Amino acid sequence: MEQIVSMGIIDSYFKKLKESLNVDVAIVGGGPSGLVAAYYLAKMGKKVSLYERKLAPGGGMWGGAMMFNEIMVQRDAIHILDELKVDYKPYVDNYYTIDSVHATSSLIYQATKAGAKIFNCTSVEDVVFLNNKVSGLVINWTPVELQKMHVDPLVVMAKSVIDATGHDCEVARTLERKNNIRLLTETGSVMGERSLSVDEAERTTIENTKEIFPGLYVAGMASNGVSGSYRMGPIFGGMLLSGEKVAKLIDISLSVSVQ
Ligand code: 48F
Repeated sequence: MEQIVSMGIIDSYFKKLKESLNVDVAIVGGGPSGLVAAYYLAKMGKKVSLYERKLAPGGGMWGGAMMFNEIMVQRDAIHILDELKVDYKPYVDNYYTIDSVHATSSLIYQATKAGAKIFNCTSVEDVVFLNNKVSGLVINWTPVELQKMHVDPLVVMAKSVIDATGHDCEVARTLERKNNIRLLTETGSVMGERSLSVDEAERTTIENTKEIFPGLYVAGMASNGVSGSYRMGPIFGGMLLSGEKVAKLIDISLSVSVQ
């Protein structure tokens, strides 16, 4: 019996890992934008893997605001909550509040239920750069990263990569730092996030959700970080809409490349 438990876990884990060595879309970061993108892309039939550095995916959504575990979402994004079967309560006018633990767990559940594979405790340390295109990810265990152990990573190939790493926009920064390239931003570089301005930040999060280099898309707070726009605090409509938008953009781009 003892051996069956271990064999079962090892067999199914390695099956999942092997099946994810070449995917349609690899997502870096399991915050709200990454999870929503994973859900929609998996639902469209794409092979999706998502890498999350921490033990629990969910990013900055669990903690609400200052650990008051409620978040706010505006009406424009309510169709996404309906699609993902997340409960919400009307607050005023076009604004709704949601229990952040319920919201976060629902996003994780629906993304995995739709078929996306989530690899937690896994850090993305670099990208695969082939023919001037981002073509995959370089991954390692988070404990290896934390302990600064000198252990080489593994490689996952992907037709498209999403940087959904939040405020730090880690993938875009690494790509830029290492490859002497220009990103699709005003300066050609990662411009860095500005201070808080809710409406402006929510609007630009969606506008800035785009392909910033061949093969590399940005979603969520990383979009504003890359393009030099504002943060917004604990309102999450922009994150959800950004996840939905990046999924649509990638779907269109993958369909064009198949033709
Ligand atoms: O920060 P995060 O929640 O990203 P998001 O989807 O949402 C932002 C909001 O939570 C909030 C906000 C909106 O109101 O301003 O901050 O843009 O989640 C990003 C996730 O990416 C993981 C990180 O642990 C977090 O869970 N992550 C970051 N870098 C890496 C990574 C990496 N190199 N490898 C793997 N995971």
